[in-house]
Amino acid sequence: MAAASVGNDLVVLHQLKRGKLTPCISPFALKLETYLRMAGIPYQNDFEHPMGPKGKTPWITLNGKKIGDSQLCLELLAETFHKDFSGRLSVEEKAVARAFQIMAEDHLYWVMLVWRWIYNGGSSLPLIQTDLHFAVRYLRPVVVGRVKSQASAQGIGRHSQTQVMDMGLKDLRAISHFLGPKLFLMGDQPIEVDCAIFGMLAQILWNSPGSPYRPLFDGEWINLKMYCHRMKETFWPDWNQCLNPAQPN
Ligand SMILES: N[C@@H](CCC(=O)N[C@@H](CS)C(=O)NCC(=O)O)C(=O)O
Repeated sequence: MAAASVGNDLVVLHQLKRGKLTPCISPFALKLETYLRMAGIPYQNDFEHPMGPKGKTPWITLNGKKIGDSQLCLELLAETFHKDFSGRLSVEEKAVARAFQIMAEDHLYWVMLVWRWIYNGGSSLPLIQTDLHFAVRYLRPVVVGRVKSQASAQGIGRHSQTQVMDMGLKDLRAISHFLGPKLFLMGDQPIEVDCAIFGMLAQILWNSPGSPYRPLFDGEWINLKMYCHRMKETFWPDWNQCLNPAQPN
């Protein structure tokens, strides 16, 4: 979609094609699209050009500008559309929210990624995504190799599988303990950080069939499962219509 064909302040969200079990199989795309819905910002999806100016997905076009990175997009959108859902938090609460978000996006994400691509060899992909990007569909070993080198550079790929899965377990347990009986991470109302936490948890709850974490969502982490359903019901009343189950793999 040409940026010029889009009106003033209309956001185009560029992301991978819809998934079978969640609308977005990228935690960062699910975060950003959930945020757009939370903020009531009009947007259009573009599924044809998922990789943005920084070589990652998602990204947005806003008023002719291309912006990469879900958090930078979110912060620009908040400024442009004068949205601030975290304003009621104390500075300490804001610090806690930020720490949880960074843990989810910069630590737990890597656990999810290496499970999806390395330990599980990308074999869950056909179960969760219908119309895979060419590179993912036909060049799975190449993608697996790329994830291996990224994970090694990041550091997580240098640990044993047992160590990594234990790290993820501790992250998820920390989120579950902090959420406790609350409706949303920081209280009764959903705010920006919930988009990020939901984006990540949804990948583990719905998009990681066979993951050792999955059974815990029906036991110790039942509050995380209820939280994901609450976010889904609040911001995605059209969730099922957004799924893309019909196409053959
Ligand atoms: N910090 C970025 C992370 C985006 C990201 O890592 N996206 C992944 C998909 S979930 C990606 O594009 N990976 C492709 C690659 O690294 O080559 C954000 O918040 O948008």
